Amino acid sequence: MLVALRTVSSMAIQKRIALITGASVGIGAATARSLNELGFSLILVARRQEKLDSLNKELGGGHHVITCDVTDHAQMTQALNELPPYFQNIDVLVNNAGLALGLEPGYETKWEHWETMIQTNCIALAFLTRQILPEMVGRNKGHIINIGSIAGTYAYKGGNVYGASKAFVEHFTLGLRADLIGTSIKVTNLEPGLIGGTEFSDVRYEGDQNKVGATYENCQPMRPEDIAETISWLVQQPPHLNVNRMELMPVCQAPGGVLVHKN
Ligand code: NDP
Ligand code: 8X3
Repeated sequence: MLVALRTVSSMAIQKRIALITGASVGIGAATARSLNELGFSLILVARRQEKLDSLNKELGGGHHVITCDVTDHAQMTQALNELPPYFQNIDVLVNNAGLALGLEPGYETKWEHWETMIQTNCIALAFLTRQILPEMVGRNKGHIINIGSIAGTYAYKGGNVYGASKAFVEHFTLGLRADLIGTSIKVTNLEPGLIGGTEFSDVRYEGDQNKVGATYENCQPMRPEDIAETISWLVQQPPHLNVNRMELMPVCQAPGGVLVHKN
């Protein structure tokens, strides 16, 4: 009896594993905090190591940090190949790393901005999913949560490639669900609107604080915690239920029609 107890206490108890991209700040970091509360062991992915390390420390340590640019396939593949055994069976993949760059009309935007958005929001997300999905299928277990956007559904001026990249994420999500019919694997596209308290607008406006401030002034946007709590709810749903798409907006925002130009 004593021997059996000793053996159990010396084995690491396997918790559920969640990999979160873009975990250094914003929605990703908030999601890490929420899933940590739920008892997940986390794989935290982003480029800024000091932020990931300090988050890991804040969460009590023991999570796995991957400092990596998600658009670098070689780096990502190596990091996945080098996952410690405890972290190899990923139960929840939160494809969150993403960005908008600029709000110029499509005839003025920088081509490099378009390329970076497509590389990050579409190609990196598809690549990572392709790397992780076979293992989920092998175990017939897993949940992929993609962070899309209302910009993937509602076109707005200056949204051009950002919106198109999020439309890709939405359609990719629904296509995967179709591929996975007959399995127990869940796939969800989470489509938030305006969220404050992240670096999203600092990145979009390249640090122009007037534009960042104007985005959130005189309204109450959602908080990253609102999205994290939604993800927390999603991963606690019973096995028979899949949320295909979920659109979230703050009360101060609403979808609003099409444009008419009059002379
Ligand atoms: P933040 O800018 O605060 O966070 C973005 C995260 O993505 C950071 O952790 C950043 O980490 C990471 N990231 C970006 N590019 C790369 C890369 N090439 N390699 C690795 N990590 C990368 O933005 P949000 O938290 O607001 O946005 C998260 C997601 O939510 C995005 O997909 C965004 O499109 C979406 N979204 C945001 C909304 C909003 O209003 N904020 C609304 C709807 C959707 P690091 O820089 O350390 O690499
Ligand atoms: C971010 C929301 O409205 O700025 O995806 O495109 S919005």
